[in-house]
Amino acid sequence: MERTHIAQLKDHIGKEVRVRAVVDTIRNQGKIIFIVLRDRSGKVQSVAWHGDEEVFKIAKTLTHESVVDIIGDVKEAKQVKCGYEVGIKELKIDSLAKAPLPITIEELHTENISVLDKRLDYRWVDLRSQKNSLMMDISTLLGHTLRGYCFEKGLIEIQAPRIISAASESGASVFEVKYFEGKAYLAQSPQFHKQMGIASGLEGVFNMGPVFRAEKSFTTRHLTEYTSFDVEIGYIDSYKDVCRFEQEMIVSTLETVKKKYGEKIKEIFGVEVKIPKDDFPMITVAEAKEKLAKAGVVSKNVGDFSPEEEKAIGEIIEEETGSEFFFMTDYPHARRAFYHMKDEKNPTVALGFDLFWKGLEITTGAQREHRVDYLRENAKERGNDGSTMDEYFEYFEYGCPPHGGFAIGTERFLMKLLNLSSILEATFLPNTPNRLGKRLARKK
Ligand code: AMO
Repeated sequence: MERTHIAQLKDHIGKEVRVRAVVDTIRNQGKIIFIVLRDRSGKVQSVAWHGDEEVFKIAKTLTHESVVDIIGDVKEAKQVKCGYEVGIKELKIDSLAKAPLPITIEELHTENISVLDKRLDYRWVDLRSQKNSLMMDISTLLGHTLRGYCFEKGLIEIQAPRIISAASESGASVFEVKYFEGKAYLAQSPQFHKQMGIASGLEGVFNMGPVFRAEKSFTTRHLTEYTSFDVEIGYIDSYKDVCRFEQEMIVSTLETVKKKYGEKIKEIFGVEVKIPKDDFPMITVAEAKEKLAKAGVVSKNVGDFSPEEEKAIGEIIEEETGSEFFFMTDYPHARRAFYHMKDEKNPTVALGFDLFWKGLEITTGAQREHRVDYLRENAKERGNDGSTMDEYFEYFEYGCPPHGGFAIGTERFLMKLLNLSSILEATFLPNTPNRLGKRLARKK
């Protein structure tokens, strides 16, 4: 007999069904046992009756979160909210859950009962909560929508290699791996290969996939492995063309998310998904520093922002313009990646940007230096003589259109969308300096 999902049971009243689900709660009332079943589509009450000895005997052994396979009749039941329940006729336990559970599964509207570290150690149990289940639904829609947007715009999807021969971002934050007799690196970004896509005549490319950062950052916004959504577009006139593409992509994505999950996000996460109405404001680093100084926020770094500054400038811009998003431009070139193009009028400035959302950097982007001599010069300024990057430089030696692009940290995006307190909450199974799956044992 085919399985019927719980949400579909309403169309089967008076009929026999097969339900395969998890035991959400059990109420044993002596002669009758009520078992609330749960699958991804919903919950339903089922009933085991002492008159059916075989079923009753098995029902008495059930534990929370056990997986069952039930044949029963969907019957009208006025005492339950949905108006029907399942009278169990056959009960098979597919998997008996050990009791007690290692963590409390956080339920709707309750605060985190188990601490985050412990919850992450048992992530497969933690992800069963209504909140996390919704988070995974939204994460799926997010990736699907971003990819769909780029597809609709005619961009080509690439799968950039993740084992590469040279570090693309900074040499300090790269994981080295053994590659037969030699060594290789885990990609920190598909940066070089999305640019290769432009040199390949693809004109516009996108890539969603894992990237790796060997940074010992114990913060609420850093992972050692995260999913980057990368875009690169050819034949641009300015990095502002890239900003426009990203802005339109984000607005369209938020519209899709709001349409499908807006109500649920409000109910379960208490967050209103706001659709930006106007262009995202653009402000230069110098202007931002000035605004921060006026607001009394201390700055330690001229060309960069501390998390406190990011949060404060986010609030200032939102207050001034009503926008949760803004682009920050005109960073000092020396503080950006060598492949950013320099501003011809003022070569100390990079033609790039960061996009902030609710006080957090969610994107870096730029127009790239596609003229190979300038590119080699830029690399030299960073102390790289180019020998490890010859392959990358070659991409620009046989004709390459002017181009630019950006990358969104998808977990940061989801974290901000749902106002989660940590990026770890927005990740299926987060890897950090002290977690690979579970928390790593400390070295003595
Ligand atoms: P960048 O290094 O700024 O730029 O990364 C782009 C975006 O990725 C996210 N991000 C992270 N998310 C989680 N954990 C981390 N450790 C982490 N580091 C970065 C952020 C960030 O804005 N190649 C360029 C992009 C480009 O120019 O196209 C790059 O990777 O949201």
